[in-house]
Amino acid sequence: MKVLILGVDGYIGWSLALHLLKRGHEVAGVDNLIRRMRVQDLGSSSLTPIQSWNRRNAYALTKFGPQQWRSKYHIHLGHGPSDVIADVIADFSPDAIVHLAEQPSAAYSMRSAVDAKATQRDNVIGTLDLLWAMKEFAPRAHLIKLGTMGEYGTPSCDIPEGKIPERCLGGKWQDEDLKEHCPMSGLMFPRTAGSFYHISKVHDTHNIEFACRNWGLSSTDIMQGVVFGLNEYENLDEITRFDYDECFGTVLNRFCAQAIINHPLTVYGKGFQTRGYLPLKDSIQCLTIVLENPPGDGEYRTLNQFENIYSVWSLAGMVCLAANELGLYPVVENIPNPRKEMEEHYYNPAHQKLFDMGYKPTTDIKGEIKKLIEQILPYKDNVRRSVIVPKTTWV
Ligand code: USQ
Repeated sequence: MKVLILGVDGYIGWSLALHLLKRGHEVAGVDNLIRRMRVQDLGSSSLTPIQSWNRRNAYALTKFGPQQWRSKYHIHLGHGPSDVIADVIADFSPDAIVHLAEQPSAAYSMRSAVDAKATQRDNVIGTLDLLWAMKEFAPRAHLIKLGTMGEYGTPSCDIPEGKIPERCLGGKWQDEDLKEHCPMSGLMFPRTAGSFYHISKVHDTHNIEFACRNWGLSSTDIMQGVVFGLNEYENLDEITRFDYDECFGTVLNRFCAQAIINHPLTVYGKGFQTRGYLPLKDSIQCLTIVLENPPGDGEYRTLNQFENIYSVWSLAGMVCLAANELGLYPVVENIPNPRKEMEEHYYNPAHQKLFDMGYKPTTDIKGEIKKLIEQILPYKDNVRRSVIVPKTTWV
């Protein structure tokens, strides 16, 4: 299969590209390397010693050959003329496009008007450019778009996968015996996102659903939970980036980086905020399943992608236990929550569809945390303490 990956130099993008190449797919990768620059501007850098883009590109070319791997960089989706991405699509003629080329941080989008606008321009306008290019040059390609579980927010009812289900009573629908037909079934489930970043993903969702309905494009819109951990790498050319700063580090990655330098684990507020989580290798597994099992022509489908739900507090506890086994003794500190979010809430999102498609989750989260701490421990002297405590507030 010919797969175009937008955002190929990122945390998920590089891991996915290598995985697909090893499975024999033909991959073209596009990036503008802005993630590297944004992390650097925050005074941070990847904790893992990632290679330069030139070296990554040369590695993939040598290992897989020019028939299987090609790449372009310095393409900034949403900025400049729309025909730049259109040319790439016309030239490569992909069977599938995995769109990861978005600004991925909620905190970054809340720093300033400039950063909120950059986030929405990259994400919303970038996706719009892509949709128009697909309409023209790849109307039968499968668009795999990374959305977020955070689009739904934390409503006090069950969260379905994308649309309101057929049988639903007062927002509760996971009871098998429920017979009520909901007159709103089939409509998009309401989104109540909690940052300008998460809202950019909601706008994407509406634009993609409309493009499928109106033009007959096909898309899988993935509502992904919080990802943690490293990819499966054979050498340092393959290792993916690992961020732990307040913007680009996700909570479990941050806690593990904090544990190795004996910094108190930064639980925001009460710590009962609950989200769906999955290791990076599960994210790669799910994306591969989705790619290899495309939707029908003109179909727009939504999948909720996570292994299980956990509270921040329980994750901090698991990190402490794993660290203790390795002779590290971090403490947990409840610090004032810089975000405006519910710290205690109902949370019951569905995530059955990927299991039905063959997803075999990594259920040993404690083992994964311990492995991650062991993997990053050799780089502990590179952790920059100055980027750990959050400086960005939501209000
Ligand atoms: N949190 C802490 N301490 C920290 C960092 C975070 O308690 O040091 C808490 C946050 O308050 C939040 C939870 O941990 O309640 C998750 O925060 P996060 O920074 O790991 O995740 P989030 O900002 O929601 O965003 C991340 C990714 C984003 C993805 C999203 C999936 O950066 O790209 O879309 O996870 S989800 O959370 O399901 O929306």
